[in-house]
Amino acid sequence: MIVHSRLGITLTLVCTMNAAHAEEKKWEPNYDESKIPAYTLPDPLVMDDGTTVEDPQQWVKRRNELIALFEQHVYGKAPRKPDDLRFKQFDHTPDALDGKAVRKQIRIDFAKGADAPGMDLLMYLPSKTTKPVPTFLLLNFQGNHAVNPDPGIRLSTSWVRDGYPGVENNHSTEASRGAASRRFPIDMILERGYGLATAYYGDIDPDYDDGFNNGVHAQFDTDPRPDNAWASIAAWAWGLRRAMDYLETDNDVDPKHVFVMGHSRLGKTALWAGALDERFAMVISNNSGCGGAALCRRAIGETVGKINQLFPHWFCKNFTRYNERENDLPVDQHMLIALAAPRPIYVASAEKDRWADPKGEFLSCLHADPVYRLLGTTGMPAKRWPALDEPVHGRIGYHYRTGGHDVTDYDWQQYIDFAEKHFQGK
Ligand code: GTR
Repeated sequence: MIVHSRLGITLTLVCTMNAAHAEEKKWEPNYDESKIPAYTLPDPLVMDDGTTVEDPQQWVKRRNELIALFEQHVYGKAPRKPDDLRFKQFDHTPDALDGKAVRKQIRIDFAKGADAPGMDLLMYLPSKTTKPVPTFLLLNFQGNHAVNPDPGIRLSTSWVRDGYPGVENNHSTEASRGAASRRFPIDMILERGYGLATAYYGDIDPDYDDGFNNGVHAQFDTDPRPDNAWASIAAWAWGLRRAMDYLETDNDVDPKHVFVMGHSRLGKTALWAGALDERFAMVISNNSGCGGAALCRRAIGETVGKINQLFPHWFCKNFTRYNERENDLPVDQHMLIALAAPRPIYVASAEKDRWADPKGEFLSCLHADPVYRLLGTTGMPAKRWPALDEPVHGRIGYHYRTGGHDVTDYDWQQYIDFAEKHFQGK
């Protein structure tokens, strides 16, 4: 008996190890274009009932249909703007950054009560301008105080991922001030006449799989959560919209020229926020990859199955139905790009960021082009994937930059040039 049961245990272990090995093999990312499964993209200009969208009026209906599909199958449905949204400015410094900037910090409370979730919005506006300024709005990964060494920025007390400089036991210390400043070229942004508004994404919803028990989920979720309930990306996008609610009330900001931007998971977030909310005049996706600008159906680099396994809290539960079944998705990410139409949208890829499928990010732009054209604008002027460091600036902008998964000055220069091209003098 004992021998038998021992043998049983041994066999089980061997089987488990084999299974683990097979699992590992299965998740080896594919980077070979010739191994892309055959796929047909759903047509953004064909309604669910088969009608072809032929004019801008019909597009409005199709747009609503697509938003509902993305809510149902990908990101989940977020609650509406809360009635108890409150803004409290706790800092207004007219001579920040050696006199170059006006700094403001605003607490945005999402609900009533001392424990209610909320976020700090940090703003730098050029001190020289006399009129409301166009402003880039983006979430950040490490807390507002990491955006610049400026000691006047309130140090975040929210949960933060360990591993970032100056973070101890999931909390920011003074040593984390300015740790992310390389990705926020504030001087360049101000000199070119733009403002910057940013909030820490973890204020809205901490980025770990917590069973949706904290952040805005704890405040607004129903119990039980439906399979199309919002998850973290939808929550962060909702937070960007609440920042926009504030910016609309700020007389120093031009509310018709607020550009929503994000990198990586926050690029996915910016795309979804821009899709939902037409108050954002321009949308920018920096290296957003799977669940962002990259086509799911190519299944190159990060796949739907892999992202749902690695980050089970990012997308709604329904999205897991498409693990290894991308072809069954009723949408693909070119439709997310098209949801920004006719507003300018910019998608940036990087050479070494193969995990994000740079070519798939371009193809989403290309396949969003018919919607832009229908709405009377140029779409994506390039018909082929552009060469490295050769940006294309149509109504849809795109570049494929040398280097890795990152936000660089080069990226920012393109975004500012692109904004100028579309909005200068308007
Ligand atoms: C990766 C993830 C990507 C991307 C990235 C990031 O680990 O697989 O989808 O979002 O994180 O946000 O930095």
